[in-house]
Amino acid sequence: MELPVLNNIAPDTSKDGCSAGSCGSTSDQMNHLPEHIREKVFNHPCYSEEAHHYFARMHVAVAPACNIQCNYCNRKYDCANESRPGVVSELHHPVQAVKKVLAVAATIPQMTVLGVAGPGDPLANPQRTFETFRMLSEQAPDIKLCVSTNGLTLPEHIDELTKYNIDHVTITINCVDPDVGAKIYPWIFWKNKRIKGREAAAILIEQQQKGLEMLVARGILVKVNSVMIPGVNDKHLEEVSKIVKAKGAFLHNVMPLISEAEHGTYYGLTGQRGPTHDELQALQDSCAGDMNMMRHCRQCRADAVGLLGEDRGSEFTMDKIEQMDINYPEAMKMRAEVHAAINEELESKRLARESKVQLVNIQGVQNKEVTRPVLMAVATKGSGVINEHFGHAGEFLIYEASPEGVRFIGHRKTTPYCEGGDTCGDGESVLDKTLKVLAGCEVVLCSKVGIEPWGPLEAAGIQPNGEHAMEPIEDAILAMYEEMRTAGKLVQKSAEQQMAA
Ligand code: CLF
Ligand code: SF4
Repeated sequence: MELPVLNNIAPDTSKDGCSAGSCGSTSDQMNHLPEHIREKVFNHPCYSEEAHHYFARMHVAVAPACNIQCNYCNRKYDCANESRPGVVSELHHPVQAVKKVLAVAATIPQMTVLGVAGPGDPLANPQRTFETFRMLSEQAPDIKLCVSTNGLTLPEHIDELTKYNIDHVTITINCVDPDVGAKIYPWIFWKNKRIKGREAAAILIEQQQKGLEMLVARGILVKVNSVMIPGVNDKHLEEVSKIVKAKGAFLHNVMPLISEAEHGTYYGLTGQRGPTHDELQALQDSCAGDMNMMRHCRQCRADAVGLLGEDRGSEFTMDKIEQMDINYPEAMKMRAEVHAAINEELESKRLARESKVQLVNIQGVQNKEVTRPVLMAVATKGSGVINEHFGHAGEFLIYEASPEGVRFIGHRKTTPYCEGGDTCGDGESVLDKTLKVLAGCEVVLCSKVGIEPWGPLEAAGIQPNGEHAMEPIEDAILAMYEEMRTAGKLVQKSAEQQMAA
């Protein structure tokens, strides 16, 4: 099949007055960004929290080999039930990968970013990775190209990366101290030799830092991923955050270690635990300062397709793609229309959100109240609205509402209550597990909640609410917060009042 060339369908912001700056990036966090940076992030689902509700990414698994070993990785192929980095069902050659990207672009118009993230290290497979990028930069110029690497060979590939308009590079940096690194990386393969222990970690760290500096000097946005490993690097990651920020990294993504024994990783087999939700949030908060923190990462598979949090990869296997009959010109027209509609929606939501925050603040001030923050869980399938049934939710997004507005905290995975059967296989009921997942939340907003879970949710101190179905998430949260405030549930006693009590 002759592969089509996609039109450049970057939104025409000149006509509708909707610039990337005003309608794209997580407005609260990114308003301070210069225009050329906002243009790069406003429709990138990983670099903008707001964008991740609307825009999708896909990965193509063209990079099988890796040049280091991490203690949290065991690259297996064909494990479609797992959802974690380094795992894929189907490995592709660059030509197949491009065919797949074009088919996905035509079928999922919200897909704006193509990433190469494994299942090994993209830069340990430079021919396959760069051939894929080269073809895509010619055939699909509207798709943003993104790469994620361990950084070992990054410095030697910077020139090649800049050739294909790659604006986004992720480096996984778990430490800046070789003693810490020696506990994470048993070996690296460097200049045709296997190097172990502290020496290996020292080389890797040096290459990562050099690569970061070189990318920043070229104006490429760098996201740093760090895996939080309790007892190994958790106390150290604040320092990592400070250093990468000082060197110009754009975003820091602290992710929890995944270490189930059945994954067969070193950490999994030796009982190394991952962090709790609270530990992760505390570290993310302490790293934050004025650094942009990513809190919506879903630790995607190396062949993930769709919105973050969903995986439509099984719809796009090579045999299915061969059977597809796609009218590419029509599909590309539709992509342009969908993107324009999303941009318009984002702009109107941003304006509405600003006025609502002001309203809550004004009401709070008029009533001379100091209200406390509240955690709320949200069930959504995307598009930034409350549109998922409580029983169908495989994850909940967690937000904090406070007099300052609405802050995204993270996501928590669960087994969908309606699909889970009576127990999770360990004797605990699916509902009990979900109640644990929602610990700390006072409200759960869904499109619908059945009668059965209603009572247990209330008994656990979590108010179920289906009254804001199809409303924008932040509007619904602010409305709930206001309702709680007027009901007198949010009054925060002053220090003097607490003393007197
Ligand atoms: Fe992929 Fe990574 Fe690019 Fe995103 S994922 S290469 S920056 S397009 Fe995103 Fe997935 Fe987290 Fe990665 S949610 S694992 S951060
Ligand atoms: Fe696995 Fe990635 Fe580490 Fe390589 S760099 S061992 S693929 S996690």
